[in-house]
Amino acid sequence: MCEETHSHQHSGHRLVVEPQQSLLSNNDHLAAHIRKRLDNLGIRGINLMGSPGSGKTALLEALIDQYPHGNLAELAVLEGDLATSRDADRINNRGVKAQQITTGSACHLSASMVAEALIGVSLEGVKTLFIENVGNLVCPSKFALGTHKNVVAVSIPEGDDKPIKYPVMIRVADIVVLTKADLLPHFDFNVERCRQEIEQINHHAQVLVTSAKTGEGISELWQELQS
Ligand SMILES: Nc1nc2c(ncn2[C@@H]2O[C@H](COP(=O)(O)OP(=O)(O)OP(=O)(O)O)[C@@H](O)[C@H]2O)c(=O)[nH]1
Ligand SMILES: [Mg+2]
Repeated sequence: MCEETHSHQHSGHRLVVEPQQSLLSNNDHLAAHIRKRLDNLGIRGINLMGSPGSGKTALLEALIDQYPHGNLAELAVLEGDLATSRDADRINNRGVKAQQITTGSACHLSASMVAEALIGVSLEGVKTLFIENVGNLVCPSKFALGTHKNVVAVSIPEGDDKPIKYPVMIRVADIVVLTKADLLPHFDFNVERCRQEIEQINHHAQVLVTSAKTGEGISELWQELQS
């Protein structure tokens, strides 16, 4: 569960747990500053969220692989994880600058963590800044980071019921990416039903089907990210 939460009783039965309002408004304030800074620099910020292991870093690797090789300096990545710099190392190995943010026990990134990490990254010439959030299908949805688009990864092995079971995350998505499509033959994942359920929750969200392994859907994702 998200650390910075409090709980209260609703209707005598359902226990509702929400992040504290003051914490959220401080976060939103700082996120607005980050957004302004990115706008001034002409940088598009992307907040990539999804469960642990849903394929977020693999998606970034696949996006990098389809970007013109000579222009990789136009990309930068912040990597959020509880521990280790493994994801940042993976991105650096692809020739893109990446900064790891280790959150300890926090299950989401916050605007203050992003602001601090950005001190260590040169944004000169950068056009797209990806922020891979901590693997979690709930908490990151509450914390704006100053980005322009929210991308939510849902992988085929997780099951097609995840969007309807985790609507808070789908509600904030601009793009929902159904990842690991190469595994569709091995799982009972109904893409059409999943699309419909996503639309019921958030009819503005684009739904794309991708595979980092085969490259399926990656150029379509780039188009959506740049639109
Ligand atoms: N078959 C297949 N496997 C994939 C694909 N994308 C990722 N994987 C595998 O899924 C596992 C998790 O991938 P990651 O990219 O590390 O997932 P993540 O969401 O970044 O994980 P965390 O950062 O730990 O939350 C790895 O074993 C990947 O090889 C895909 O498109 N197809
Ligand atoms: Mg990762």
